[in-house]
Amino acid sequence: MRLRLLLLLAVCGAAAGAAVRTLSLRGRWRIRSGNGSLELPGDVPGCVHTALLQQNLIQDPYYRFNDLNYRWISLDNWTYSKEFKIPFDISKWQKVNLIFEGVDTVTKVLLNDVTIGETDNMFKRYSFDVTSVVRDVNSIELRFQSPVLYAAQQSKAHTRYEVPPDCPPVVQKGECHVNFIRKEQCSFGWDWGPSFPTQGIWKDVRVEAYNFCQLNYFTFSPIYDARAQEWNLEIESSFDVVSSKPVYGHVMVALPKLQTQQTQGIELQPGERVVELFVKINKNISVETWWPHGHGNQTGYNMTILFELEEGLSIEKSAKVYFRTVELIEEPIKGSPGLSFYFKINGLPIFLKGSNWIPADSFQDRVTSDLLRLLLQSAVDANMNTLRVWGGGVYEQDKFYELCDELGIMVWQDFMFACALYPAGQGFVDSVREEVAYQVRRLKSHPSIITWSGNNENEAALMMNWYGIHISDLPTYINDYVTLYVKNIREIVLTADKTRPFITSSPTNGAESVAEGWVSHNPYDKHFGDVHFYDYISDCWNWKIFPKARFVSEYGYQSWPSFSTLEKISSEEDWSYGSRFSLHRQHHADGNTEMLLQAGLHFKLPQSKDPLRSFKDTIYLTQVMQAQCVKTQTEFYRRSRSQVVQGEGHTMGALYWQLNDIWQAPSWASLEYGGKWKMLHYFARHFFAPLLPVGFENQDVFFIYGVSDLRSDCNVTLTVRLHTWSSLEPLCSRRTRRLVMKAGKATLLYEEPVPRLLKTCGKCTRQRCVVSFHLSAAGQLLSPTNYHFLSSLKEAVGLHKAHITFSVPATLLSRLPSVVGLVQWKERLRGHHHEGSAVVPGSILGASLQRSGVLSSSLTSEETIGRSCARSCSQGASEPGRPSSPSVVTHLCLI
Ligand code: BMA
Repeated sequence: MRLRLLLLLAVCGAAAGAAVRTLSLRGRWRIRSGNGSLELPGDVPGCVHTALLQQNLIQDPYYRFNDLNYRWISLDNWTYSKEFKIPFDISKWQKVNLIFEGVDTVTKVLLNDVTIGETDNMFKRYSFDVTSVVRDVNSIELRFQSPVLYAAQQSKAHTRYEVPPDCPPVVQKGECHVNFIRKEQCSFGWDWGPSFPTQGIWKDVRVEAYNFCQLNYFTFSPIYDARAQEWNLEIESSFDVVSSKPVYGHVMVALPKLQTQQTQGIELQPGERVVELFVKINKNISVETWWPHGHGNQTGYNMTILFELEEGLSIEKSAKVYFRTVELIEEPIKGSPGLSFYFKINGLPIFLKGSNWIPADSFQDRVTSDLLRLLLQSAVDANMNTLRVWGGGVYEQDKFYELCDELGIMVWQDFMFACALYPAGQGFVDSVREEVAYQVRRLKSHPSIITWSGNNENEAALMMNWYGIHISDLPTYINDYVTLYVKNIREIVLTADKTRPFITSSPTNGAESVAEGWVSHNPYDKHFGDVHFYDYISDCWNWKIFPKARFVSEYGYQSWPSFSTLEKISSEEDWSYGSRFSLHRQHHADGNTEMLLQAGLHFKLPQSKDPLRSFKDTIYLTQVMQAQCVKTQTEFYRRSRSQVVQGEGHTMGALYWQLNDIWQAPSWASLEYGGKWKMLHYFARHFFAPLLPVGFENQDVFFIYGVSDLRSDCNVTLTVRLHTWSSLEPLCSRRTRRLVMKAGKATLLYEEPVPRLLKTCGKCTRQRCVVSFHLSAAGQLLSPTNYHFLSSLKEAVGLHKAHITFSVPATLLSRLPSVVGLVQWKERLRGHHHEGSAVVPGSILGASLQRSGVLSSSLTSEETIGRSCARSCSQGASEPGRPSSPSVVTHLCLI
């Protein structure tokens, strides 16, 4: 040992400035099945399923019924192994760690046949000290245990009482006891996803050798001091000091663009040390804040941090720092019982509009940066500003949050617990504590994350008694709930991060849940917190069925993905709505019937005798139904933002379920697996537009509200038109005088009894006519053209077959991915019209009425909207001490 230390000191002196060497263990490993009958190469990061697929040992796991055929993969106990040589003289390094950024999930880890540790939590980072075991040439082995068998064992070992649910509903074709393993909860099956409980090393792995001392991590939080009106930066750096004596030096932090530089002496005692720095941002330079998409720029500032320590050791890191504040406002509302529930960013109340994010693939190693960019850009292209990373998936990879920062997408971040009760024994809680501490540390520097949320629907599961718990056992489960989410997760989060709110669950009653002992007797109370709302049976065209709640963080309807997506993973015999395949892919009980029942309320169901035609038409119709249902509901929430009716309203968030798909199957998603836009996504682009006229009827009176997400009032003219179904020429058109649309409000713009509206327009009846309306200023469109159906479309009279043609300049196709979507839309419409139905949804109606069958002309009109909006909406005063972006208005008005 002494010799080793002497050697080390010599090295330290010699290797001035470079006290760490790393060896990545990414790449090829060997994978062996439990009984050794299968041996194959496999990539790290990766998993057994993708390795088997790469070696052609299995077919595409998503093909037809392969999710069931390949159950054996997750029931086996696999081993990953690798031999590796250290390319530097390992004996000269004082400390050697083996670091796993993520292991999925239950393993025993051996290095050179010595057990160096165990893993049982997919969401933790593992660092094993291998100083005494590592050699020049090494063999490493990870002996996995089947996650399914492990979960069953853990559940069995929990003998005092059951922790339900045991198994998912049969229709989900999943595995049991997922709540007993810290692994992606939906990997055991969900109501939109298959069961593929993967095994593998799903993130980076490396050997890290160092002398003297090593920087483990650094993280930072920008904090606004409202009293002094200045920004500060709290920086936390963690060191492992292996030197036997204290290490001295200094640290320099610089943010050149903010003319901020600070140097400070540091002293590191031996052992694991955390250094906290407090940097004051130069007050003379105005800091541009980070804004959500649609509200301003996403300005960030480069920061470098340089540690210069004794022995010539210097460590330099850089990062992008974004400045923004977030507050969750829960306060009394005039004329309403309960409390508000909304977010202020940089002091500005913002309506959160968007959707819920689930894992983009069952096999995380297939989720590339390009795929993430495609999906997240689609969210922004649909005018969303928020995604909720749902608690049944994974804490997403760094790239996801970097993209959200860049694109201005606010993230509601759940902790990974969903739709279940969870054990709260010491072992489980300890593991969760480490998971949470690590994830908060990894993610907290991202401005995009605006709130932490303890779990998905577990307060509701408990208090609405989803699992038939005996009333006398309730205190036990409540106690476990509070132990896990409040006494542990919440406590860790609030200690580590004071820059954003924490709520214990979604849905929750927020402050009211806290007041009721962290669990409310009805977490779906419309007067508090957020709600989730699903009703597939009632008529979705009737807005009265929707909850006028403070914030709606989940709601939605299912639809089928397009035929071109399904075709890739099915065969001809599967192509009918009643096929075994169609039933198999549907994981929500009665989902296929519900979709038809809902569609049948307003549309003629497909009539074709040709089975394939009929299948395609049905798929299409489910998408029309879904789009129209979510549109009606979302517009209801948006127009409720500044209303309180009978004590209900002040709705400040609408996040529909769900943005993306994990595989090709019917689901609530608006983006298909792979990223293709469903009809709903095109609708979302309109119903989330920053300026939107919303039409609806109440007792035979037609109303139009103007919803504005802008920061300044806007002068608009509203045009209301009546069209017969048989012509694209409006029958009547009327234009209001100049109206003021209040910034950040929903304002009543128009009110007229339907009989009078029809009467003033000659030949109109409810069945013959449809209403369209839009906002404009100085002859330029400021909003999407919206529409209101006066009768069910199955009763509409005068529909014609449309023959719409379009041309797309090739240059545009490559330049604008969102425009490609527009083309697909029109193809759909054309296909549909060939069949003789005539659903003419808003975006198409608007486009048709402008006779803009040609893509380039509709593009030009979007550009002009931006310009004219900039003219007609005056720039609002920015808040004191919080400069706004100069380009905000133009940016906002682009739809
Ligand atoms: C909510 C979600 C998911 C589910 C969805 C649709 O409850 O939290 O668990 O997939 O509804 O049923």
